[in-house]
Amino acid sequence: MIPTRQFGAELHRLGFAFYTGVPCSYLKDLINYAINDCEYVGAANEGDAVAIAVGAYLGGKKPVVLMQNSGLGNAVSPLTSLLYPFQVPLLGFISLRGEPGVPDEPQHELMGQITPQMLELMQVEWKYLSSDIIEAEKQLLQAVHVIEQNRPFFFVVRKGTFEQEELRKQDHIVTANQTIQVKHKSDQLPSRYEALSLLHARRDSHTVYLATTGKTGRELYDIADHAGNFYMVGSMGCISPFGLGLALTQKKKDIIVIDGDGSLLMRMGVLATIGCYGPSNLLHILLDNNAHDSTGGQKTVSHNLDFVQIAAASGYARSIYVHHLSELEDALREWKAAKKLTFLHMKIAAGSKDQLGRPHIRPFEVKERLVEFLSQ
Ligand SMILES: Cc1ncc(C[n+]2csc(CCOP(=O)(O)OP(=O)(O)O)c2C)c(N)n1
Repeated sequence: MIPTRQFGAELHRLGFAFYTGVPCSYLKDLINYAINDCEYVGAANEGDAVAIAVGAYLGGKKPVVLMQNSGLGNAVSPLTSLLYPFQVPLLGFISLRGEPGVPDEPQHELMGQITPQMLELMQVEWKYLSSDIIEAEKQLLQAVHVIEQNRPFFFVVRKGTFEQEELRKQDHIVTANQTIQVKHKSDQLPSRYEALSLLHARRDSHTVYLATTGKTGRELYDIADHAGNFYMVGSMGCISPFGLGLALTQKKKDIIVIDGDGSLLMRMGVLATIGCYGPSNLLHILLDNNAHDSTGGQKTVSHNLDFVQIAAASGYARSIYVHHLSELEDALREWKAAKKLTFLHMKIAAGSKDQLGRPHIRPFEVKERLVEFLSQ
């Protein structure tokens, strides 16, 4: 078995000290080490963990993602449409429940058979982690070599690989809403283009704008391309966990997530994660057109929800309903003046600019440009 602390210390020596994931009993000792001795963000699901890790990577960390193989399904979208196009090299540890020939529960049987092929199909290089520490440390150096070439690497971890590591007492992180302002008058319903134009016009030199999948990113690009912009392609719903990872690791920058109702609904568990970890340099703006506008305007269920209440109950320090563009401007100014984790919900009109193009810049160029912007 691998002495977990020794292996963790080697990871630390190699620069891997930011962990995120969802627990698995096969990985619990490594997770316990990460919680005890490193920075660990507990994600609501494995896809969120991948997106948080990608944000942390852009923020300058060498992140590690931990997951059970049954959670690999939850992570397929960001592994294929975030990691791959943006060329982000993450280090992962994925447990092998349901290993062929090893008795396990029926729900793990099929995923146990296909975990290695799943990784191969997604072009994620992988190896079974040796349970011999000398060999495992050599494997780690090979993984680092792959990561240095901008490619992800995952270790597949069998039962009984790690020695026991006790979980030290974990303190509760408690955050609480301080300001809530709910809807109390009629909405102006500006277009998304008008809302984005206002945000762009109020840009300053240390603010990063992260635009959700679909027409939000395309319109922001159309208004003005900028080194401080990130346009999510694919991986719908991942913009806010990505923003969390970035905000936690780039505390001197202001991070503005521009979300859509369809996207937020897809990964709503992230509100609880963001609310709890609570970075004050994160402003989460929901432009809610009650539709999947980018794919033809099909209705979402957002009309039936109170996002301001949900964000407040999740621990966002400020949660505010914005009726007019002038209120959006005021809220932006207030957040800049006194940073606190803030959620803004604004209803907008459906529809987008006619003849809307797509970013000409490729995703990995957007990433490299943003990393450069963040270093200034
Ligand atoms: C995982 C995943 N499912 C579906 C899609 C297709 N898709 C792209 S954008 C989009 C709609 C997004 O809706 P919303 O976040 O409300 O933004 P809007 O289009 O309204 O601006 C959909 C369904 C996708 N890219 N990824």
